[in-house]
Amino acid sequence: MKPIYVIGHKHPDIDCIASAIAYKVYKQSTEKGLYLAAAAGELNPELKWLLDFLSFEHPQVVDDVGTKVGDLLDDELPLYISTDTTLVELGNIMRKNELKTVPVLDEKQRFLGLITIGDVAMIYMDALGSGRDIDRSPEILKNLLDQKASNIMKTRDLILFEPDERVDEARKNMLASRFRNYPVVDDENRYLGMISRYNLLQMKRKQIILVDHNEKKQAVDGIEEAEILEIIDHHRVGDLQTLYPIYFHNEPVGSTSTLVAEIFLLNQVYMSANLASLLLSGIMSDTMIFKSPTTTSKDKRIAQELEHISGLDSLTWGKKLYSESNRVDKQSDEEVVSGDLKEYVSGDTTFAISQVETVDLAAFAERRSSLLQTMEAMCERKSYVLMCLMVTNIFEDGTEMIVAGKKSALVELAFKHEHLNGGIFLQGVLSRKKQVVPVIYQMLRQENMI
Ligand SMILES: [Mn+2]
Repeated sequence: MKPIYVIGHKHPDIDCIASAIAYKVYKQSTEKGLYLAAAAGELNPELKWLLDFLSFEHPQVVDDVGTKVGDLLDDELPLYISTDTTLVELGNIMRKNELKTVPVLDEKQRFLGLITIGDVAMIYMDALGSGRDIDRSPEILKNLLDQKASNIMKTRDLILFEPDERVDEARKNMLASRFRNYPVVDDENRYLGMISRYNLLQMKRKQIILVDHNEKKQAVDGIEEAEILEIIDHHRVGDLQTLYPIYFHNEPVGSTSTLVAEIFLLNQVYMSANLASLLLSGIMSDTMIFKSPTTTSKDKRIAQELEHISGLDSLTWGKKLYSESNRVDKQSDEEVVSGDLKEYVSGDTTFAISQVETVDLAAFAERRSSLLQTMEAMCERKSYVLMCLMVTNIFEDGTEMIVAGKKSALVELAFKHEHLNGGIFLQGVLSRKKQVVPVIYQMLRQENMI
């Protein structure tokens, strides 16, 4: 059975991983199908610590959900024959199952060759010649029917595919050749099935449920080829399109974990103490221990429910999470800047905003110029018109903003603060989503850049 991936954004944070794991548990206990919690990128050390601490398996890292050859295969292994299958047996198998191509495998299911109905027809025609030997044909036929597959099969000039090849690449190869079916083998040459042009038309896409994001730029690669089944989010509505109507739950609350926990509670689905702890972690980190202006009464109410189930105190637990995550002093500039980075695209314009939380702004002041250099290089490399690093101190209730890129001056202008070595301190600004992203969009619109 093909899994349905429950997946968060790139540069995974606690909220998106907690939501993915919890929503997977919810779907698995309420609906049919195989669900898999996935991460759209490597887990940061803080997340690894949290998952280990609460004894959760790390979600599988899936960095591309584009359609692969393997997605086109049927779940069941199709029919095959062995080298000593005779032509008469083969004929029966082909007729009974309406097959036009049959693979020949060894006893370890490794692929050896192919026999097509065309090959078989040709063998008969060759044997019968021009019809002059018509008197001898029963004899010829008898010899023929006892022939073994190993003598007939085609082993050369075949086109084989591997399951992780991209479908668009496979399509090119198929169009350049004239076969009806193409065997798929793994890297040990084990036969996995057959694909045809017909499969390309069907296009079995990967099925995914997005949590904690809905913008293409933040989503896992290959998203445009996947089939989105549901979205649960608490961000602005972005640019993803779907072919069919989907369940799209978007609500302006402090965290996606709040929404996922609410779904459990409303539907009275069992939640373990550890799962409650994980969801509470999502809420406490995204709402910055309820200090972020994105915090709503619903976040607090759901957190209370999770306290009962987990036995944790949300404030104490939130502070513990923060002390675990404040390890930026051990990270390189590159790691600090890309740890929690989000990209935004509108038309041809792309910008990025990164956020770190710290209790020690002074330590950051020392690193400002080297961080700025790293960011400028990143703007260059990734064609960002601008890039912000929000260094947020929830205990001082504000954010030191470091801005790089061609349009950095505009950000400083937008926030009407003094330019200080590439940095500005924004009192009361804690939320990227609510207090920074809209300001930058507004500014780019005024500049006619989007
Ligand atoms: Mn979130």
